[in-house]
Order: sequence, then structure tokens, then C-alpha cells
Amino acid sequence: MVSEKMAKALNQQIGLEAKASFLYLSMAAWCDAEGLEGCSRFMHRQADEERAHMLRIFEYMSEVDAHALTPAIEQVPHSFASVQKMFEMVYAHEQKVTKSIHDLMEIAKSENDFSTDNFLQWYIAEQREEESLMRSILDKIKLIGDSPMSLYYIDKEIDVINTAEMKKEEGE
Ligand code: OFO
Repeated sequence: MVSEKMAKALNQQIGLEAKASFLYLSMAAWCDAEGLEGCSRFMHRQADEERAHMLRIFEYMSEVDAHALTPAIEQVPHSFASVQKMFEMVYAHEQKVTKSIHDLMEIAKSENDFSTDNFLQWYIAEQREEESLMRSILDKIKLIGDSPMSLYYIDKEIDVINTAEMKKEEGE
């Protein structure tokens, strides 16, 4: 069992993960339209990952006899000013998700909810990895520059990163 307050907060987290999934899916479609195939593959994989993060909370809530609710998702943007701006948006969203996970952990600690505390540990590690990945991508984009001439190289770099991430996931 989890408290009502915790169930509500977990449902809010479901909404954030769902929004991330739709945001990244929209980014995948935009990259595809821009001919950035590597970036599109990266964003598709990220979108799937976020959906998996959302489903993980559904499973947990079922385990602790709480009611997981499918969220309303606000409209996400369909186009982006540049690849750099798009990744800046991803990084900002990941930071928001991290803060929200930390807020959930605070509730778990204050309620001596050891089960949710244990469940959230996975997300804390995941968010640390995600933020670090997005920061390293932004650093690369800044190094290469995102002029039209550089886009080809950025796309190749992101594709390499995506393949490495896929291999990592396969090994998990
Ligand atoms: Fe699930 O928010 Fe990103 O990783």
C-alpha cells in the first residue's frame, strides 16, 4: 500500500514520462522530415524508453494496490528551431523529470515508505545517466557547430551514440 499523496504524485510522474515520450516522438518525426536519420533513430529509441519508464510505474502501482491513471498529455511542439535548440529542450525536460523524481523520493522518505524509496532508486540512477548523456551530446554539438554544413556530422555522431545506447540496453 502507498499513501494517497504518494499515489497522486506517482500518477503525476506517469504524466511527465508520457509527455517525454510524446515530445521525443515528435522530435523523431521532425528530424526525419529534416533528413536527420541518425537523430530520428535516437529520438525514436528515447521515446520508447520513456514509455517503458511510464509503464514501470503502472506495474509498481499495481503491485502496491494503487490505481495508475492514464494521463492527459498537453500538446508538444512539432517543429524546432535547430538541432541544438531541440537537444537543449530535451536536457531541460530531463532536468525537470529529475527534480520530480527527487520530490517523489522526499515524500517516500517523509512517509517511511521503504518500498517506494526502493522503487525510485532505479529512476534516480537513470536520470543521472540521461542528464549526463544529453549534456555530452550538447557539448558535441557546440564543438561541431550546428550550421547546415555541420548537420551531416552531428547526425552521424548521434547515430553512433544511438547504436552504443542500443547495445547497452541489450546488455541490461
Ligand atoms: Fe524517463 O525521463 Fe528521461 O529518462
